[in-house]
Amino acid sequence: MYADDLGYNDVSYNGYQQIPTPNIDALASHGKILRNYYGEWLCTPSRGSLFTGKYASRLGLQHFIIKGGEDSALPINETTLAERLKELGYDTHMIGKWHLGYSRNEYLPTNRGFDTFFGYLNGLIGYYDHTYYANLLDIPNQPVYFGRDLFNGSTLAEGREGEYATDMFTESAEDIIMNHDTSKPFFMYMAHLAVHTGNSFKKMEAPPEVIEKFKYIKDINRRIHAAVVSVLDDSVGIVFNTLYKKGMLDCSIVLFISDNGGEVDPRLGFGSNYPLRGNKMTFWEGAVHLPALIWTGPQINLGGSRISKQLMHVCDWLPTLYGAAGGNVEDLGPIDGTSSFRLGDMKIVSGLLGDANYWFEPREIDSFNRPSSYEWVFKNGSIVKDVLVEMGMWDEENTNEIYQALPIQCIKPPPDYAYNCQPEIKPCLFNITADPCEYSDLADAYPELVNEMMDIIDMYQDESMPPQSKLIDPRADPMCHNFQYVPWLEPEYYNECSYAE
Ligand SMILES: [Ca+2]
Repeated sequence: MYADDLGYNDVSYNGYQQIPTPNIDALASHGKILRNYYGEWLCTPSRGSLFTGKYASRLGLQHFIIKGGEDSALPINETTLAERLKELGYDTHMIGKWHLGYSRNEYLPTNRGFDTFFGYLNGLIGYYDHTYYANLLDIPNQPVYFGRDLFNGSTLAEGREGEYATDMFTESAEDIIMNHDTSKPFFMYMAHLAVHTGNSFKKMEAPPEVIEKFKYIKDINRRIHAAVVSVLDDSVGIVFNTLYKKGMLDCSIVLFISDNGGEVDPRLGFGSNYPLRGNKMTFWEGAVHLPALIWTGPQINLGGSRISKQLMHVCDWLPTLYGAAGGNVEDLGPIDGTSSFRLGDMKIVSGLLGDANYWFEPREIDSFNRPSSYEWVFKNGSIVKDVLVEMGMWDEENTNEIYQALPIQCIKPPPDYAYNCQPEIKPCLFNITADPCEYSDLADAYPELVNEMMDIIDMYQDESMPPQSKLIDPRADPMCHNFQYVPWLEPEYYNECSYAE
């Protein structure tokens, strides 16, 4: 289960319980919490890395997202995780967001290793209307497209308007699981819309009865955001319970991961990465240090539940899952899985990062009386907890201990913390283990280490593929295609369209 833009501080198990996530937390406290898990800074790079085991810079996907109507894609010569698992005999299903290109049929999920696909091709859709209004305000002089983006395979999914996206994807997951032939191994990639913002004219939407539960959050946008998180958490519970009902949990690996950090710029979104620094679309910890957990069924012996402090990056999933599925990791060829741009405890930050260099406190933090234990999170029940109790796996004491251990401990900020690091002028160096909140720049104290790390970055730069980012193709305009986003470079979609040019 791949959440979109879910911030470090948007799940209650990480220590801030403004928004209770009792299903995610029950999985976390009975699995491995990946405490030092890193993704890429944005949707497309993270997903490219997930599917190939390679850094986005080797895929030409490092620069930005694939925009609506942009003829770019995950390079076709790459073998995806889904294709690898298919080779091992898996049934493969995808639900939700693709965002790895769709200008041609060969780029679509069903041609990249998935047996089935129900979801959308661009970076977001409206939570209820499933359209994409592509106004990327930070890119001047680009056309603004608007169209429907919800597909079954490569065909527009008709008649689903008005269904709340998270619930719709959850029902699809239930159907797929219940109809699965359990004599065959099963891979499902469920890439949620939640908690990404919807279209700019209606950023966040959730069922009113769920919003009502969060009346204690005064800021209406943050309150709706809380409801979006809550429905996502419900989905985790329902999918887990469906796997249980189908008898598939005993030997399942269940992952819950975010693709990048929260959108915390109050003009754009309502997530929280606090106390981590920065917004999505930066290289601060708030953008790349993410909620992630792995839960395994009793037949998969990975030891007990724990907080895992080993460093892990999104490109490590391919070798990890391929190996777990019985594949020989040596067959994967040259990938980046297991390497990192952190060197031991030290992280380097260099270059221009936009203006989101601050620590964004969640709104209404002071109006909320934070409970000191986990009981408040579970007071309205948890489907995952109920299943674990039935399986004899629930451990109350362990859950409590994990809540005590998880909150991030920042150091006391030095007086100049807000401006001591200017990475656009010279690199900054942080000891992330001691200073997870990136307050204290150590670059002047360790010049040799800075040089060594910059040399490593230069090496990666030399090995990188030129960014694919292209201008938007006017032939892709949904107005030319019956108000739909389509693989517009296929002959069947060529047409005379007065909007083009
Ligand atoms: Ca994202």
